[in-house]
Amino acid sequence: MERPADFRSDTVTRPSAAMRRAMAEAEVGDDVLDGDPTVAKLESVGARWLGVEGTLFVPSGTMANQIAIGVHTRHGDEVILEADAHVLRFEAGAMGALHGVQTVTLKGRRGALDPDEVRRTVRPNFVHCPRTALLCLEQTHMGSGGRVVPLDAFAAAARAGREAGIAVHLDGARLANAVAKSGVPAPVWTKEVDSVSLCLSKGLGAPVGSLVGGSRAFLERARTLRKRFGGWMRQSGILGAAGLMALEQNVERLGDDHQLAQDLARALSEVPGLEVDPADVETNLVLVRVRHRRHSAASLSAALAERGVRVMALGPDHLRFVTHMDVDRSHVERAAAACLELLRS
Ligand code: TLP
Repeated sequence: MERPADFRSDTVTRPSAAMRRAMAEAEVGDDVLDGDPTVAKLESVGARWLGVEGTLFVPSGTMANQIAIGVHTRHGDEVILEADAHVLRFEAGAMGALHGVQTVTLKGRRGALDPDEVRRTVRPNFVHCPRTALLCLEQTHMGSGGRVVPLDAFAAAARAGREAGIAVHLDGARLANAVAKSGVPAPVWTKEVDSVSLCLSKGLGAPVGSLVGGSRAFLERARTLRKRFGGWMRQSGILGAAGLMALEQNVERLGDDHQLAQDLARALSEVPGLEVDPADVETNLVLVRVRHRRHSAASLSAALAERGVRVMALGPDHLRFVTHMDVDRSHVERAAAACLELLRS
């Protein structure tokens, strides 16, 4: 059977032949003992790309975010975030489990937080209150379907946090998509925050790995947490070589994924029983509402899988399609035709 059209996530991409070659040929060392030269290069290229003093290479976006949260908070602190934030919904309760923090959620508008609300949510210095330590932002914003929060709104929310004396972390798992879409370079976004994570293994196409970056003082503490979480790897240049290639060669092509997502949204918007407005699709995520008398998101996703189209059901009535370098126009056509066949009647 043909390989399925896998729209579940941009994490499913497989390393290209050239990437596998670069991995096989990578110069390596023991990163914990003496440093790994390829990882050192990735960390410095990553720092330059992100516009921060330094970065650390870690196994996953979750670890990158949780290291940053650990650096910025102490047990009993409070963290402000958007209600659909990945760190809240999809990191298995790590904030509470690892750092003993509590959260306050604000409802964003297309991923953007109201700066006045951020200001009002920071607790006063009062014996009865927790210390508000951190504001977490996300760009692109997954919960709103991969939207790029506009720079002025992003900066206003971040500044509201910083002016109130709290740290700001950016979950930039898909920051490269925001850069490709907006044309605004990463350093312009990151100058508004105190730390940032970036996934190399999503649209950028590396098999594994993320960077977490910030100031020298941030990195000093982050290094200890990377060790404590078991995320400081040994001959990790094998993975770092893939990350380097991803960052140096695959940012610009993200525009192709965005275009394909547009095409997919347009095709799906014509299927009865599916609701999606192509104008809402800004990057590579397409959130589709299922409104059908026979199908929920889960049953439709199962039926699509039988037809060689894989998608993710997010909640009872939403499907998420993600475009990436391993899907193309023929997969989009296959997905739209399968949806039409299943939902037409
Ligand atoms: N997101 C995954 C799943 O966890 C849902 C996906 O397929 O989209 N921040 C954001 C905004 C993310 O979307 C993700 C991954 C992460 C952090 C965590 O990255 P990993 O999976 O490397 O731990």
